[in-house]
Amino acid sequence: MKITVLTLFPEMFAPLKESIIGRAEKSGKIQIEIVNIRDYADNKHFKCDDYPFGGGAGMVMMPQPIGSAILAVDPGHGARRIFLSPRGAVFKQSKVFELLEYEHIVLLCGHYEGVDERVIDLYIDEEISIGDYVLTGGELPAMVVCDCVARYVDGVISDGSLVDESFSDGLLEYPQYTRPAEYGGLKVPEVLLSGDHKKIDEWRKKQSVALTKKRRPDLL
Ligand code: 4FV
Repeated sequence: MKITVLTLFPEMFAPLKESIIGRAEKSGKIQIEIVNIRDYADNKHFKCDDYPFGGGAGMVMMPQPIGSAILAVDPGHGARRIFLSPRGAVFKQSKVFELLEYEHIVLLCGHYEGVDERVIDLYIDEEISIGDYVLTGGELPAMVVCDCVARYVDGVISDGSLVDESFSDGLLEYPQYTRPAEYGGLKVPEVLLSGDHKKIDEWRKKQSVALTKKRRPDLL
C-alpha cells in the first residue's frame, strides 16, 4: 500500500518518519510519501493561496498547485483521493478497514480557510473528517489517518495487538494491567493472575460490554 500526503507543510510530518512512517516503511508493506504542494505552483513566486472571491476572512488554497500535484502523484486516477475536511464523514475504525483495501491513497491537506471548491469537484473522491471541530490545517487529520491505516498493515504492529483493541469488535477495550500486582493500594483483579484463560476472556468481554454500555451506548 502507498499513502501519498499532499501538504504545504511537509516538515510537520518529519516526526512521523521516526515512528509510524519509519516502522511502516521498514515493514516494506507500506510506503508513505510526503509531497509539497508548493513544488507544483506554476507562478513565479510559488504562490498557493489567495483572497476568497466574494470577500471574507482568511485565504483560500488555489486550485492549480493542488490539481497539478494530484495529477503528478496519481496520473491515472488509480488512487483513492481523500480530502481531510470538517465536511467529511467522521472517520471511524470501519473506514480504516475500507481504506486498507486500496493499493494507493492520496490524502490532501487543506490549510487556511480551505481549498477552492473546484479541486473537490475535479479531483477528490471523498472527504473525511476526524471530528466536529475546526483545525488550522488537514495535516493532523492526515497523520491520524496514516497512523490508523499503517498500524493495520502486516508487519507494522503485531497482529495480537490488533485483535482486542477498542472498536475492533465494536466495543471499548477492557481495562489493562501490568506489574506490580498492587499499586497505590489497588490490586490487579485476581482473575488476571489466575492463568485461567477462559475465565480471563470472559472477564474481559464482560468488562468491555459494561464499559461500552456506560460510556458509549451508541456503539451497541
Ligand atoms: C478537519 C477536521 C479540519 C478546516 C480548515 C483545515 C481544517 C482548514 N479536517 N477533520 N476537523 N480542517 O478542521 O479533517 O483548512
